[in-house]
Amino acid sequence: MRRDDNGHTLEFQQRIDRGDKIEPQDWMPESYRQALQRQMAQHAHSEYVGMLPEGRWITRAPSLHRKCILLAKVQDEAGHAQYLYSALESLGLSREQAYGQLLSGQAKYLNIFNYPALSWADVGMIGWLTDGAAIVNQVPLSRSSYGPYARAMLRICQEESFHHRQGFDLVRKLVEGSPDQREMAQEALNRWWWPTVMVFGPPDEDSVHSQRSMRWGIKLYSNDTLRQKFIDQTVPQIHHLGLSVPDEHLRFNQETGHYEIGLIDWDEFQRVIQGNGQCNRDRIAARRHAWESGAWVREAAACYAHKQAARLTERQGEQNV
Ligand code: BYC
Repeated sequence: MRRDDNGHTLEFQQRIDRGDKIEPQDWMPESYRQALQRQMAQHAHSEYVGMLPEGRWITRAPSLHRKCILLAKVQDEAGHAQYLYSALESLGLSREQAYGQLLSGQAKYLNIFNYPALSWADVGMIGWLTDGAAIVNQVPLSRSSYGPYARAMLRICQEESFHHRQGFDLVRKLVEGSPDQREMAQEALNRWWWPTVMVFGPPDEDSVHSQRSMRWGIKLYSNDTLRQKFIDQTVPQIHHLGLSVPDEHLRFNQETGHYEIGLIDWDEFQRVIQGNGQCNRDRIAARRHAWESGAWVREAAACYAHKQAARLTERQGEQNV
């Protein structure tokens, strides 16, 4: 195989540039596999840890209707994590290895899930803002170069759209309610706005992985491009609800047709992603507890699978006699 100066095969890059999908059985450069593994693992862990802030509201949802919606949403997120962990297995990373990386702090998950969900309005903010941000980020990922990742994204994005709508609907109900409910919505927006703007990752000039990931079609747009898209589509929704964006520098630039925002506190972002946010320790402790207390389920499932396989071999042996 011919190699270019960077040590990447030209043929592989040409396949990516043509828009071919790379499948698990295809040859791929080791660095492509590792870059994919890192992003997909971070993505899977985000879905898995992301169940926790909303999950604690299931028992406190204000009506049976809202409880059913929230239960379904949290269950969907567990499903998204499962699709992604399965896709990761196709790259040679087992679930044990993936969970091990999460629990040891080697692998990251989205900053946003290290903030607490303090009021019922926060459940709406997670759906409307966080899932809204996820849609902006993930719709392009359904065209990513790795087949299993792209296909997982198609399904995930359909479900995220439902999550986004229910979040918006929840917040709308609150702003149409009593003054206290409207205030609760504004207070929650004040806390969730900036962490959500940070979800898209560091500014382009500080993004370590973007250039290479974009060259390989692992991600399609830069962090700042997607952040701007999210801001441009969400600010009008906030105004439509009669809420205000907690940013005194926000302005609409008539010339560019884009909103401009104030300075993002990147020190806070770094603190949170380095493990020192409000809830990092609780989140990892909860996932460790789930992993350890689920050991008997994994053992039982493995034992059942082993017995089934033995029975199948026995039956095939009888048929061959
Ligand atoms: N939080 O070079 P960069 C959901 C890290 S879940 C934490 O720009 P990249 C939902 C980054 O890992 C949906 N860390 O990175 C679930 C890197 O550190 P390492 C989750 C972040 O990868 C439940 C360093 O900063 N979606 O929707 O090019 C309820 C440098 O960054 C973050 C995805 O995960 C962050 N926000 O770009 C509700 C989407 N940002 O690894 C909703 C898939 C950056 O070198 N992921 N870092 O130690 C991506 O698209 C990209 O990975 C990112 C970052 C845009 C997030």
